[in-house]
Amino acid sequence: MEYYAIVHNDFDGTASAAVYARAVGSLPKTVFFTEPNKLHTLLRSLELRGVYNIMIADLGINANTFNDIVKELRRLINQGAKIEWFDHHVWKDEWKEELKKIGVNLYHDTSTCGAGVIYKYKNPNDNFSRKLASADCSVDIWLHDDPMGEKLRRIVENNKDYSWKNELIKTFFNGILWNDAFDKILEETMSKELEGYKKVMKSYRLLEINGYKVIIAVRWKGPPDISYASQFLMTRTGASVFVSANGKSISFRSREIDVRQFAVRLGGGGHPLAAGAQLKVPLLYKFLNKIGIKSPMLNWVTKVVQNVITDVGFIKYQDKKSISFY
Ligand SMILES: [Mn+2]
Repeated sequence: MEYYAIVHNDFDGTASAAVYARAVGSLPKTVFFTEPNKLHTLLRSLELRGVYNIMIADLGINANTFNDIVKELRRLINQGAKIEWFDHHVWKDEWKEELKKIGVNLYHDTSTCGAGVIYKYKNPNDNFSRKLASADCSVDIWLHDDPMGEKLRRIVENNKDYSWKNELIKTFFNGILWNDAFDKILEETMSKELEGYKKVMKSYRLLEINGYKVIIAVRWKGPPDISYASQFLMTRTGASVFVSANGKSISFRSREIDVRQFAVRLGGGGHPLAAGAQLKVPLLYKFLNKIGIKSPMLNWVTKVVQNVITDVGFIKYQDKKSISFY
């Protein structure tokens, strides 16, 4: 079967493409890696060129681009395309209805990760897909129940090039979950991360809001990435919420608090325990931060976060769904 794969530009998107490829028995003609807020632009420029199957995976909907997405999908369907969309982010019912109405085959399931949705509905008997989805879900939806997840994510994120993710899709398609080259990459990444943790330790602030500890950090250069750093700092400080800003956007992480509410208040979204929004820091503060004067940016971000959190309050996230792979 000839098809295009349009997936999120991360581990889950990569795993989704691989699990789908195994389900249909062939690699995609082209893989497009993108972000939810860019999907409408990608679809607008997509030409079928004789390929009539399209799979979209691990991409949620942004309210402000939904109409454009519908318009482009309708165009592709009118040209003869068959579209399957697999996702696990939070969707409005009206979005699902609208997409189904125009003929999209939608598989939506918030109990698992993107690759988990495809495994569950397209190829539930494939043992390799189960292992890959288990590793992927472990980090993507914060189940942290499969050590292979932490390892594989470092491999995927080792190289930002699409060609690297493409290669991994091929490797997974061929039923290889781990190899010697991965071992070497992992070793190198871990030593860089250790250096990074030293930097992280110097660049955060710990607040207390309504009895909860909150960490605010300004994004550092290089590894560890936000998820690892947040785990590390939350564990060390006993904080319930981790917030990090890079000048353009802000990320929220927690193990117990519904931080998606904070992100939504800032016009963003995501998962209950891992969410984000755009947050443009004033240029001057960004500049000062860049030349090593860190406190103005950290102060500014802290103020924004304090207001948002005080407004929204702390809502415990109870519904920690998980699916068992074993
Ligand atoms: Mn995902």
